[in-house]
Amino acid sequence: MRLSNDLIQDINRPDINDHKNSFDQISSKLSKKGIDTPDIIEKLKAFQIAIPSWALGQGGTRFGRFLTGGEPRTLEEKIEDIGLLHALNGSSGAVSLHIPWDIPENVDAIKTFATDLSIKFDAVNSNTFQDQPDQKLSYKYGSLSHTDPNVRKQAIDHNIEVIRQGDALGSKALTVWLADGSCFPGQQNFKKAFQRTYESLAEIYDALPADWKVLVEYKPFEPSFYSTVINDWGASFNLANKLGDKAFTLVDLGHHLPNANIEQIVALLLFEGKLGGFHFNDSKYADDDLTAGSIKPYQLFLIFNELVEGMHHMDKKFDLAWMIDASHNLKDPLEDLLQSVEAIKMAYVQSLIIDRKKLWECQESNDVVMAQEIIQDAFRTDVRPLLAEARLQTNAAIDPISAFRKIDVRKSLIRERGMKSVSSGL
Ligand code: PSV
Ligand code: MN
Repeated sequence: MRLSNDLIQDINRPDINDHKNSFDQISSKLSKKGIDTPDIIEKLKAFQIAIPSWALGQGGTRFGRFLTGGEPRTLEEKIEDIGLLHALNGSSGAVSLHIPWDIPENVDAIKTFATDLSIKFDAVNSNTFQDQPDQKLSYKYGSLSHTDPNVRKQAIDHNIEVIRQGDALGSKALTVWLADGSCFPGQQNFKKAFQRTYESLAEIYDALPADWKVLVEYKPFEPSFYSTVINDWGASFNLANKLGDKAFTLVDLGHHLPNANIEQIVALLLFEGKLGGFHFNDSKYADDDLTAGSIKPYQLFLIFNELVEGMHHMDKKFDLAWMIDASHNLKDPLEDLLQSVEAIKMAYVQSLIIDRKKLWECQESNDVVMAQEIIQDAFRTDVRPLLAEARLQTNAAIDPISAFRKIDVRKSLIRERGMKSVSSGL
């Protein structure tokens, strides 16, 4: 299924006047504060957030999975679904693939297919947390950190193969997330496991093409419940430093112990030049993989505040991998992804409208009250008309969720693919 430009414009037409009124109001309010609205709109138009190939179907939980119907059955259909999102929101012009869930049968054909929908290939993800049916050795006791060099070699070779696949598609980064760890005290020698992981990663690093990066993702627990080898940003940062200039830390918002100050982690990684990218999601308890901004929108905004703050001090190009890593159990996956993208862009714009000069002054003079007033004023500004304007200017929908429902996209997908289609991945 593809959405034509004309169809989206027909849906926009009745809402254009109302939108223009709200947009004019916020533009004049912001211009009184010296904020350049056209510049924000341009930044929004350029901002693209990659959709993970594994989030287009129902993820479910380990207790069960409820069907949505019309789930994409093949890589083409996954990319087609991202094309629907991109047509509606103008900001989902990239896909992050998970290998071997998404091995393309015909690389050239899939590239043409994606290009046709204006979709690029973002970071590719390796998978050494599951055994595949044709796999020789098991990852039950780890992969890159395994005690057996043959298992480590198999996991290294897999990562190198993922780089090869990604390179053919035009990706420029490999994301490595390891489930390696232990479930019981005494089971694993922490030091040896970390050293082996480093040595394995170094072999993968050596196989990176010159213009590639490796993003090292950390996570405190699950599926390892006592210890995880790359458990926090310190472990990942350490590895990234040891590996070299092409290695960075990837922050998945769900991969922290409760109450961690993620915005501070982001600020420090950015300052050290080692922030590689994000997996956006939200959580109440652990790695809940909920819609970005659904539980802690203020935290999401504070993270973007640090990113924008960091950009002011960086001479290098601001080149991070922005990706969603969510899983859906109740909502239509496509609607959920539209909501996540919207929340991420909202946090971005709210942090762009912070009066940063005034904030710095307050910070330097220890004016605690005014510093808080400044950032909360930005957070409490309804920036949705700016997002809608950026969409309108790129021929996307003023209101993506409402357009999705008016077109009844899910019904068409069910008609095309059936009620019981199941997408590959988690
Ligand atoms: C692990 O929980 C993780 O966040 C990693 O990014 C994986 O690649 C992804 O989830 C798989 O769903
Ligand atoms: Mn992740």
